[in-house]
Amino acid sequence: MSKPSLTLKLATPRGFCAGVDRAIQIVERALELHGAPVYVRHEIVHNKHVVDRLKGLGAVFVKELEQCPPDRPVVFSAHGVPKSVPAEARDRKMFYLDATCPLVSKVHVEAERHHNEGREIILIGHAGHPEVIGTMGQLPEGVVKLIETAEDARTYTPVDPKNLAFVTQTTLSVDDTSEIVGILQSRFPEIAVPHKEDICYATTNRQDAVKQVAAECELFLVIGSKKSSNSQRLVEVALRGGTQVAHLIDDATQIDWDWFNGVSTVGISAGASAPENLITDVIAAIGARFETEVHETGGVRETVVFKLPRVLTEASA
Ligand code: 0CJ
Ligand code: F3S
Repeated sequence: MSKPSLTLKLATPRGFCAGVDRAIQIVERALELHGAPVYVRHEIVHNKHVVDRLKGLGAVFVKELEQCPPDRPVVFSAHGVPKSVPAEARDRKMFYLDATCPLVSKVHVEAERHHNEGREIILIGHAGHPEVIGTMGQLPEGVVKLIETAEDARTYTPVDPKNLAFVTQTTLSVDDTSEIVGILQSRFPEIAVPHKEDICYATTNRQDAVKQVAAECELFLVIGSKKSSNSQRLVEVALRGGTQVAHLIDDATQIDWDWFNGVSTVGISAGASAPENLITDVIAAIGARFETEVHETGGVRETVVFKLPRVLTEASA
């Protein structure tokens, strides 16, 4: 019996970004150099498969530093940590490796600079996300004010509207953020804006790629874990762009084949923390049931690479 036909639109770029690649390599190198166990504070990136694979190699994931013994290496996740965390590690004379993405560290530096220059700082982000906790924790409690929505931007009351600055989480919706920024700028024309976008290149490129094809797809599958903010945003972008149904799936086993009833075009993307093998598995699982015609969208080519911390490269050399 011949298989039904289906067009697949692969949004490009998709999957791993440079910061995720670096963070995972930091854990792998630490395990090679120091042996197991290597402790990791928080999921190194928000992906179940990445975490499970590293657990298999000997990484132990913990919520807080106090759960780590002082004589084993500890890695801080890609999302960044409050200043109190490395400070505590130093107090306990622990060996730590910071896998904070350099683009998150850049936001930390920016917030600190605004504070040193006496500005009131607004952070646009999602409450409770580890990156937000990390960025707020670069400065004394209460200094950074969080706003999450356009409504928050409309009602925010600064101490001095002429002395304000904002920074953002790196993985936000580009469109929602530009609405929020627009409101802040119209209410507070003198607000200091980031030198360069805080939403990172990977988030922006993946959202743009989904936008390009969303209207042509009846169904969109985004590969990524539920905790992953940038992956969740891709689902929203697909739906807003005109796709009727969009799902965030960890892997091919989470596909419900009823989703494909009456569907002729399916979009596929993956969050910045989703490994490539999960993407190829999903495409293969679809290919086993349908005669697929695969279209790769023409997206920007990403060439960003971040160096590993020197303690790891020097030790390997
Ligand atoms: O916050 C980051 C530096 C992004 C890390 C990569 O993605 P993920 O899924 O671990 O994290 P988000 O929840 O921030 O998207
Ligand atoms: Fe960094 Fe953006 Fe990836 S902040 S970890 S490059 S999603």
